Amino acid sequence: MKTSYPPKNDKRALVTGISGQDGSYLAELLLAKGYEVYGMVRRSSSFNTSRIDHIYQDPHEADVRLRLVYGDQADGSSLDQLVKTIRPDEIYNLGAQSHVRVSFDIPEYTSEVTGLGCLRLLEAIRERELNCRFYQASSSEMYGKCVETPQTERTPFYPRSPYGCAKVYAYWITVNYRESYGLFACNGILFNHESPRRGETFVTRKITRAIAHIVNGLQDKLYLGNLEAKRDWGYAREYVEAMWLMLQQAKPDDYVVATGETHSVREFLEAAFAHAGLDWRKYVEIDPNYYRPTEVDLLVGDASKAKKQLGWEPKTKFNDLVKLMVDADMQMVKDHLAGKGRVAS
Ligand code: NAP
Ligand code: G4F
Repeated sequence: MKTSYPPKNDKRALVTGISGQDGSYLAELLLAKGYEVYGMVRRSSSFNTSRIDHIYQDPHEADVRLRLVYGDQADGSSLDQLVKTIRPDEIYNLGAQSHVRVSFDIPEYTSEVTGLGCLRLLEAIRERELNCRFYQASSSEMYGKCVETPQTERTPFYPRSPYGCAKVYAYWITVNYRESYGLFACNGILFNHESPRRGETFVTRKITRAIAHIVNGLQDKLYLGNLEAKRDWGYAREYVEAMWLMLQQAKPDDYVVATGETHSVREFLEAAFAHAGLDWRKYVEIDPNYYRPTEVDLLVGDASKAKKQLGWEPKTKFNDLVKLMVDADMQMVKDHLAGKGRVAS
């Protein structure tokens, strides 16, 4: 299908992790601003681009704004080649093994991809003497066993998982390259953010997807782990705007991006099932396999710096986020049953 975009702005962006939740929203945002976007995807035995199929362009079209290129966070030579050939003005490093529970099962791989992957990109920028702006997808998971509440840019880190440790490494190596080599490199310390495009094994989406299946008679039970953990949940579409804003400032810096509200998994369950007119207690069972060796009990961020310096603030409230996710999964199952779409697997 032929796509039309607003006038070009002469900027090129490289986005790692473009096939993920945030990558897909960020790509939409950059395209709408007139960027030429290069999205890095990794080789997979099955299609892994469902979140960006709607913006995909035939590379033979006249005005191509989105190009997909192969690479891997674990393969420094591929990252170096992309930096060398694309010479992007902005790099958004979103690619990661991003699942906290899974990071306990594959700690070495998580460190390679989520931690060292960031260093590999920074090194490629330094070696190629590229004058570009760099965004690192840092995480509230770095606060882990929080030493203060709410968490700010000054709160010390205490990671509780191999994923959290890898993100702390990536955070500090980003700061180090900024200070050592004068790179325009920023850390966005983003608290949990969700959407209908959230991966199906993260707790919010697991719940909303299960509700749609239960309502349509496709599933009887939902097995979950710790219901008492509390998270600061925002809407992903709004959070990618903060990423972009960080790279438009006069000076590079690090920012917390959060709603400032916290809710337990149990509260999310209650709100989501209630929106579908169901009592969650009839369907949910606890499976200790979903417990983590070490848990992050409470996260809540203070995003005043992002508000003051970037002019960014969250708009979607917790209850609206829950509803929009339940509604989207209901629609997706409905479309699937009508033969119009597919159930996200
Ligand atoms: P996501 O949906 O899990 O997307 C992760 C992306 O990384 C996918 O495109 C994935 O590709 C790619 N990836 C995984 N391993 C890779 C590898 N070895 N080489 C290259 N690419 C690889 O995550 P997200 O929610 O969009 O999050 C984006 C980033 O923000 C991640 O770095 C995450 O850790 C971080 N973050 C997320 C949150 C949140 O609440 N969502 C909060 C703070 C920070 P495939 O599609 O092929 O798997
Ligand atoms: O949805 P979750 O897996 O997200 P988690 O661990 O907070 O990590 C997400 O947010 C981070 C930002 O703080 C990102 F950096 C990271 O990449 C990822 O996007 O789990 C949320 C909570 C946890 O306390 C977990 O123990 O939900 C609890 N939970 C309870 N039952 C479950 C389940 N989590 C999952 N994934 N699956 C369950 O069945």
